[in-house]
Parts: sequence; C-alpha cells; structure tokens
Amino acid sequence: MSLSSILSADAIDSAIKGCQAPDSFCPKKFFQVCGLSQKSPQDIKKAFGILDNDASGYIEEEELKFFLQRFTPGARVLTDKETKAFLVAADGDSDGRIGAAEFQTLVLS
Ligand SMILES: [Ca+2]
Repeated sequence: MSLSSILSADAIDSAIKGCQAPDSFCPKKFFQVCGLSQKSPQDIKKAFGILDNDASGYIEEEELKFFLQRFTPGARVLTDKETKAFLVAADGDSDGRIGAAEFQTLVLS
C-alpha cells in the first residue's frame, strides 16, 4: 500500500513542487493540493497508516520529518522548524505525537 494508490500522481507532484524550498511547507495547503482533504475518512485513515511507518498507532516527530518522502521517495526531508510547526498544528492533546483522529482533523480543517 502506498499513497499513490489513494492520490493521483499529478496531485502528489503538484503538492511536492509547491514546497520545494526549505521552510515553505504548509500542512493545510499540502493536504489540499495533494487531494487528501477531498478524500473519504476511510482513505484518510489509510494514509495515516502509511505515514505511521512503524505502525505504532501514532505519527511521531521522527516520522514527520520524512513526511514528504512517503509521497515521493526523492522528496526533501522537512526542516526542524517545519516538523515542529506540523506537530503543533496537529497535536490537539499536546502529547507530542499525532493520533489518527488528530490527523483526520488537520487534513479536513
Ligand atoms: Ca509511529
């Protein structure tokens, strides 16, 4: 299972191209451009499962850093600043990681 089975290759491409410069990544914009915001809750849950690379049930900071590479293997890693901002935007209960419900809320926000 990969994210390209949920999202179109063109949409992924546009989303990655939109944040090539370091510190230009915006989670809300990315989810809209890649098309995930328009997907069903089931598809968003599938995407969460792919981003939770170690299947711990949470997306941790280490996994967030490689977020873009889950979409396109050659994409850049997120900067520390972007990773922290992403985590803060999604982490509603402030436990330092992103759960499935928090991910869904951020994607649909
Ligand atoms: Ca995890």
